[in-house]
Amino acid sequence: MKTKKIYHRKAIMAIWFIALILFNIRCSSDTESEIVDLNKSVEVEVTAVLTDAPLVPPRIQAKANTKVIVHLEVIEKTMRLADGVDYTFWTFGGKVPGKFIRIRKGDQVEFHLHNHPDNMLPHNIDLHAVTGPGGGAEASLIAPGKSAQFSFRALNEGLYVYHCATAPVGMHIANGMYGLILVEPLEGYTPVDHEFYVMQSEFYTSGTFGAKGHQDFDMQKALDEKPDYVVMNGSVGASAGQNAMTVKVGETVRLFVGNAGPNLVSSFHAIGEIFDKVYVEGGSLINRDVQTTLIPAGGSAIVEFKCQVPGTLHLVDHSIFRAFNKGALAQIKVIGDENHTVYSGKEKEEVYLPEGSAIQHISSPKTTVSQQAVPEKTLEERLAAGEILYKQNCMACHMENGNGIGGTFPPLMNSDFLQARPDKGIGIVLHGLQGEITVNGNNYNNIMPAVALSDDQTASVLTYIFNKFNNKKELIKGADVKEWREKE
Ligand code: HEC
Ligand SMILES: [Cu+2]
Repeated sequence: MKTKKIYHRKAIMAIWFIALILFNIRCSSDTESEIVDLNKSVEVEVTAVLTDAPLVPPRIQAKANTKVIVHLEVIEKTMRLADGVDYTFWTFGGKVPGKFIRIRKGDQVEFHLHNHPDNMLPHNIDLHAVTGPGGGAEASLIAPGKSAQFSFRALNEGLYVYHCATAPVGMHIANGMYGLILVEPLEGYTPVDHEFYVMQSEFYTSGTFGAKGHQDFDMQKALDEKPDYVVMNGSVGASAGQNAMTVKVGETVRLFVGNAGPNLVSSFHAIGEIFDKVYVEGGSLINRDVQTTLIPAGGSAIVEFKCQVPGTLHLVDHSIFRAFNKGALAQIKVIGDENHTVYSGKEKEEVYLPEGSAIQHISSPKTTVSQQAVPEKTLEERLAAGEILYKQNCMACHMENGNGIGGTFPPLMNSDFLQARPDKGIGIVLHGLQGEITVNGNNYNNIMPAVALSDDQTASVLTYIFNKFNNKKELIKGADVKEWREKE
């Protein structure tokens, strides 16, 4: 009897709960359509002003439902990652992080993405502020020397991350392809004296932290989620020391903070300051009196505070080795008179210099593929193994049906190029491929990364491609791959 009663009570509560949820859903969609009037036609057109970190563009002043035109150019270029350390970044607008974009709820955005002709790779953009497939990624995939255009309506306010979503997605993000887009409430946020743009991200380099010279991207470290660099605004010291942001005592500050990842969650903290207000996760929920706020990879936060005393504030990821040993540190210099009722004591400048990584003497793991002796497989076994390997390692670019993407990723389906190669494609998987090639009468000039597969796996994936994609039937053996590998 007793249990039955409880069961009844639970059932009634559940019904109430469901009713509440339904009611809330109706409420929120009602308010949304009230504010963003999708039927209202666009009357004013403005071109967005874009800025590099730590600067933030001014608010758009035009009336509601403005059409905002955004031009963003993808540029691949070698720049400083730390003193004496260079890296070939892939950027939205020539710097890392990418340009800050500022629009308002209800605005109609006409987005133009340009892929500079000197670039080597195709790129696209996924804006988290977009309601639509891939956040614009599908509509914006373009080869070097091309432009793409798409439009979207800013339905939700908040601070959003944007990033490249071209395969391999993690690699494009790891190389610097991200930034922030602010969708401001139409009436704006409360006025402050300063607004700044700060974005955290990781770099996975062939050498350890501080190793001199040009550094390559290290896929294995990225997979292991073990970055050598965790930085604020794209490089070690980008917004610290000489490049620190400056404000005066008594002024209010709003920070638009993003975390590009690609892997780590940031415990964002300002040493020597308390956040009066935090727009949690960059949305509409406001928390107050916060010491450290969590920013997920691919997420953001808006924080506000008043600078009451002079000194240097250190903006850090409080996973603290990242701040002092890997570069995750930016600074705000607060200039003005002491206020001894708030804080008494002398500030020592530059206490928190990056310490370097002398302790990390353990050499980085080499990404050689282990070659275990595997018995040769039958055709059926190779096709089964090859299908899985293809989906994991090749499909993102060459597509499930092997047709590729016009102008960017060549087809493996009935490929005259592949069938004419004496190595049966083995060299392509082992070393990658770049430079101009012609496949079935169409030219391609892009880069395919080497794919780290064992001899046995390489044999299976190529056997799959030869047999399933209408090429001449071949059974490629692990021994064939080994022979090519050792010959080269
Ligand atoms: C990141 C995208 C990407 C991935 C992943 C990728 N490829 Fe490619 N692949 C390319 C590009 C780009 C080219 C053309 C390179 C050029 O222009 O020189 C290419 C060319 C080729 C070619 C020669 C051209 C043709 O169409 O016959 C073969 C064969 C090939 N890839 C096989 C593979 C196999 C097998 C895998 C998986 C093990 C794979 N690719 C994974 C991007 C990729
Ligand atoms: Cu890209």
